Amino acid sequence: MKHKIALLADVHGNMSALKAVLNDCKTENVTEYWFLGDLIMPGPGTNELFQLLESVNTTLYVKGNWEDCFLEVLQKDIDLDHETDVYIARLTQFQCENLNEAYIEKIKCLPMHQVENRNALSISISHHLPQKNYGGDLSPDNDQKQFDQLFDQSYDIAIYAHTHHQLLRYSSNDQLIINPGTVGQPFYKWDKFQSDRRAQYAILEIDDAGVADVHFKRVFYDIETELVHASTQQLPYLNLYTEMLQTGKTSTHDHQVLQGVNQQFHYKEDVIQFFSERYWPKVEKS
Ligand SMILES: [Mn+2]
Repeated sequence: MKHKIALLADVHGNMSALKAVLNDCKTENVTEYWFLGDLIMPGPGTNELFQLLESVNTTLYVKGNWEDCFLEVLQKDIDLDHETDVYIARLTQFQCENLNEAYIEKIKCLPMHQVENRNALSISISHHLPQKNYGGDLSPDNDQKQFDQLFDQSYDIAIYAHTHHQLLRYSSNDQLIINPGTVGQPFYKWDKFQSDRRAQYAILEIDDAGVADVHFKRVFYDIETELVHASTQQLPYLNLYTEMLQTGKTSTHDHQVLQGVNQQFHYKEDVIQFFSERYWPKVEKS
């Protein structure tokens, strides 16, 4: 039997990019869709991102580190003296103001690691490492032994995301490793690649003989439409989202930049007021 699986990851709230990718998948006659985590934040997409994944044959969704960041804010597992934590918390507030309760519950129940079998192949799927969905272990320039960690059991293929870089390589034992890149948030250290703002994904084709094709794709979408949507939704940190989409520069760990925006818009006070009323009292009781 022939399988044509779209590998999608790291949408990061970018509805316009996800729409463009799903349209492209239709022209490729994809049979199923696997989502590898980091659906929401920092972009303006909320319910519509979940609905887009539901509108196609999405058979798998593993939890990214940004889904965990979202849950940590609900659990009050953050330090609001850190500008990055205020940033994540204010973006989480934006999600909570918009997301259906059913989707919040869905995020709480996401698995971190899945194993799928297609024809004779056993395939491991995780946002980063199977037991660790954050960190820099699988950065494309890291040592081979880091990548071998993906195969603590005898899978034939390991698929991961998180680094926002499309990649195909092998383990020391010749097992296949695939990273489909990022739908919504491309970035590079290399300047000439940074100007390519297209959405990235991959299609894994499996037939009776084995892996028939791994097709890395780049899809154009209209960044201006996305920015108008972000502005209409009154997305917090709109200036940082604009810069990120246009240039690839991310400010998630830029203390100074975040401090400026957090102070200007009183985001720390917003967050304390919002979560103290709705979410944190439940945590404190339990
Ligand atoms: Mn990630």
